[in-house]
Amino acid sequence: MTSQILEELNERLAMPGLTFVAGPGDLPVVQIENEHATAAIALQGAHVLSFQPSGQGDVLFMSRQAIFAPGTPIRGGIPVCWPWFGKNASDPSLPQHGFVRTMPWEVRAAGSGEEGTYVEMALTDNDATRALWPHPFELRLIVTVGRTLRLELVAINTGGQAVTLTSALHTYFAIGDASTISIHGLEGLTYLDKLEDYAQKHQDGPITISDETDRIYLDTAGTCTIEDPKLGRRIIIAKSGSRSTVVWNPWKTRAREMRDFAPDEYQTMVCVETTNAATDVVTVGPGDAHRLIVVISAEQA
Ligand code: TA6
Repeated sequence: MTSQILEELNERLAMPGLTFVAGPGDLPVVQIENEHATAAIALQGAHVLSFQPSGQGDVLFMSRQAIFAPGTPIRGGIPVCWPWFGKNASDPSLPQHGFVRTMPWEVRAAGSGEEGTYVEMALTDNDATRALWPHPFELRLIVTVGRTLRLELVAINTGGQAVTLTSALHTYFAIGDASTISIHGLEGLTYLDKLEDYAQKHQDGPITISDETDRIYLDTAGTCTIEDPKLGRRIIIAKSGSRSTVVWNPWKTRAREMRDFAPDEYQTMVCVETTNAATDVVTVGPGDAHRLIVVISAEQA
């Protein structure tokens, strides 16, 4: 099955530096390689698995215990959470973080432009999505790999009624040591602490991590940076279409509870997520679109 899918995709869209291959667990993967970077994107979930700028280590974290199987979320990279972030507000029995991260997406286009090599994937409503969320939609994710990694998630309301959405580009970053990094750009802002029943708190200075952290920062339109002294690297996260940012590290105890995450891996990852979460709910009118964009780059000291 996978080999048939790959053959069709390669015939239609392969070009120098962009091919479709069988990835881990035999999942179809887009492999991109150009003068600036290499990247891999699973078609399940339009999930970016890796982004490695030339001469650097991977900017994205992927758990060595990640499960690659049809219908299972992948622990690491950039899961696309949509049309809701976290638990579904009206029915907590629905899948956490929506349903598009575990569904197969189609590939619409691939090519290269000024910013790098791109691939456009799409998912439209079908029986499986309507069983979970009764709205017509078209969702596109355009991933561009160059000096930067750019993701543009376009949510089009193809129905006749306005819909409300929350979402996330739930990015797992690879870091040297969680207890020595600092995250800048959210100083002075209010956040909701998920670990204390969404208590509202104030962020003084840059974020440092020394325990389980699960926060939704509010009114965050600006750029964030992760300063990583151990790897001698700065990761820069610019965005648009988002006014909230989630910062997550499971730390020791939670790490041990996750079967697809190794017990020591909390030390080498942090999620800084470009979101529409909490009060940052998006309403998309009939025929309208919402664009959620993140541009990630890394500077080596
Ligand atoms: O974004 C943070 C978060 O919502 C956490 O609460 C944590 O559960 C994490 O996402 C991972 O969720 P997942 O469903 O992928 O295990």
